[in-house]
Amino acid sequence: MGNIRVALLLLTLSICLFPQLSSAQLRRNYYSKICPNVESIVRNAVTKKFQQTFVTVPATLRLFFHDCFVQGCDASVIIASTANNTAEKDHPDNLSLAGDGFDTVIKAKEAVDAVPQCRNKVSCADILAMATRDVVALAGGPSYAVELGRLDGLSSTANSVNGKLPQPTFNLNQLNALFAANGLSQGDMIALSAAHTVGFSHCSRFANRIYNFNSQNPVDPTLNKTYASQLQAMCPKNVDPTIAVNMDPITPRIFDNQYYKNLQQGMGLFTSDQSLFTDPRSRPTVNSWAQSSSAFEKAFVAAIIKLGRVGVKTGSNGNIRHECATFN
Ligand code: HEM
Ligand SMILES: *[C@@H]1O[C@H](CO)[C@@H](O)[C@H](O)[C@H]1NC(C)=O
Ligand SMILES: *[C@@H]1O[C@H](CO)[C@@H](O)[C@H](O)[C@H]1NC(C)=O
Ligand SMILES: CC(=O)N[C@H]1CO[C@H](CO)[C@@H](O)[C@@H]1O
Repeated sequence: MGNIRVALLLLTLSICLFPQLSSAQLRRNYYSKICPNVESIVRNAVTKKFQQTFVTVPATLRLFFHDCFVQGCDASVIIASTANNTAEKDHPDNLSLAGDGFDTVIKAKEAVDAVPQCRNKVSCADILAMATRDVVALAGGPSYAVELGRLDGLSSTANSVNGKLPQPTFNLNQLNALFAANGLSQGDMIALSAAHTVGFSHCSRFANRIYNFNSQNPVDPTLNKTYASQLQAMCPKNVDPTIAVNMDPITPRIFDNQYYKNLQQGMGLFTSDQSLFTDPRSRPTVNSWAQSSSAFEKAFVAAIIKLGRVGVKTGSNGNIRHECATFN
């Protein structure tokens, strides 16, 4: 008896302490009766935006990651600040979230809501999840069935971002700890990091690695020397803070496993990227996905589906926003 009680107590405790791990029921065909064409409506809107600018791809993908890691995948990152409230998107860690990610979700929501049957029936959180799936495929990455049924969150504050997002200076232990807090394994973390196969970084995010690494080395010794000089040329000291460089210098517009091949050459842009190869605990995974694009794609799909389950809101913890950037 006592053992059962202790077990129940522990179970209750763990559900209270780690609510993000108790995943809500997401389903592939959630909108089949509510808004049967939702996936093609979103795909058309995202494709249109993609044809206007490639930035749609990295901007949407990163927005989804940040949304899920801060209070769960509930579109709270899209909320705009008001006179009363500084929202998540205005936390300094968001400084570089490209406006095109927000715009993609807002445009897709407008397209969905233009269909009378669908109006105010599809959450912004689900639209962001669908748009993310679509941009990965548009950039040549794998396609997958997306799980749906998330509600939109009811709060968004800049303070809620503190400590929730990984920093580019993180080592493997720090990365693993933060991803584990979201129910994601080291393998999931390595797979998701390949998102850095597309998109840009501002010079300030890696300047320490090319100018003032430590007292012995101005340049991070794990950085490829040729690549380090290229980065110094693109990012001179006191560079214009708006300058950004491709994170994958070889195939910057293709969602592929080049990310891992770059790590093997010392061409990971951030400490967090390069540490996946430097650390012997994660190197075997990097090597195997550098070698096999199909193994990488399989791992990425599994990991991004898991990412989409983090902290999902249901019942009275959420609603369906009429406009993605403001609460109803
Ligand atoms: C593993 C830990 C991670 C760290 C430390 C990290 C950090 C960063 C940093 C510092 C930037 C550059 C921002 C800028 O200067 O504009 C960036 C860009 C980006 N990150 Fe990550 N990130 C991580 C994981 C992820 C994950 C899991 C995803 C998505 C699944 C992701 C998607 C992106 C994308 C697509 C960009 C390019 C954004 C753009 O071009 O607009 N990152 N990341
Ligand atoms: C600010 O908050 C007050 C009460 O909390 C509310 O009445 C007012 O409408 C809010 N203003 C804005 C701009 O959100
Ligand atoms: C540095 O990168 C070049 C390609 O740009 C590659 O040929 C060389 O092997 C790399 N060096 C190391 C140490 O990985
Ligand atoms: C895209 C976006 O909203 N960026 C904001 C991130 O946060 C800073 C403040 O820390 C704002 O100035 C940016 O506009």
